Amino acid sequence: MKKTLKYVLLFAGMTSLPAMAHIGYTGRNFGTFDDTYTVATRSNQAATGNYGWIDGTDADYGDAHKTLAYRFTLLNPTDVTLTFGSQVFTPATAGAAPVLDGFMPGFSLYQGLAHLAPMKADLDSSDISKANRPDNAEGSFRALNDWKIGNEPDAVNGIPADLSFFKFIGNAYDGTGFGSDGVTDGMVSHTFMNLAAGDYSVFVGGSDYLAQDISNPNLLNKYGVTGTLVAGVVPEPETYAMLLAGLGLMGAITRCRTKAKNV
Ligand SMILES: [Ca+2]
Ligand SMILES: [Ca+2]
Ligand SMILES: [Ca+2]
Repeated sequence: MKKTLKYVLLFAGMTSLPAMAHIGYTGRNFGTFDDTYTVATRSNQAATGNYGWIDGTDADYGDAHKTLAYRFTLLNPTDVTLTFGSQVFTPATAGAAPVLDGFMPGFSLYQGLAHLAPMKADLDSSDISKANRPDNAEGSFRALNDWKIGNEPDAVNGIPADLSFFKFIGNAYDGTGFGSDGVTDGMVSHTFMNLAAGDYSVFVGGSDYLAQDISNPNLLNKYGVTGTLVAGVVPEPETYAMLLAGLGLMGAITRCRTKAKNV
């Protein structure tokens, strides 16, 4: 009897392992952009729980693994619009756990990247991560501040543990709370003007603070997420003025020609 219980507990522990996954960008790299107008979409992603982003706004930080990490690289300074939304999709594998819709997205943009292969990936439970945040924090993720998280030592290759740094740029979130986009419609979007060239990470998670209630039946369920990046510089006012002046001139020429024809 006792042995059975032990196995049940072991199995329960094992099934919760995916929540301990390391930070990675697989399927979520928007790509590399200059200031040419470009649209990139990354769909069919799934976030665990509906509160990962907003849990990083409070005093005890948040679990980085309840968020999804996206990345992009800019070759030139340019404007970037990021949009994240709830997505309905069917898991590819038959019999796989259902992916729910109803995600309330929140996201933050940072300069910096997590460790990439062949380096060991970052995770909340590494010693270096724990040493660089307050005791009893829920994790390393901070939604409104700079933050850092690190990997484990690579004993095989003799590489010590190392931190990744994320410099906060800005955020947006779906909902009606303070600082939200004001409309709970499963969608949030924000434009960042004139971002410098370099590498960026976007951490996306749910913005339903009450969803972290331990009695929530969907506490650890997955929610479908789709993300879109639009890169490209919006024309400067002078460019508009020149464009309008040009159009006005064209109009005048056309009118003159029409007049001339009619005479
Ligand atoms: Ca919490
Ligand atoms: Ca928290
Ligand atoms: Ca919204």
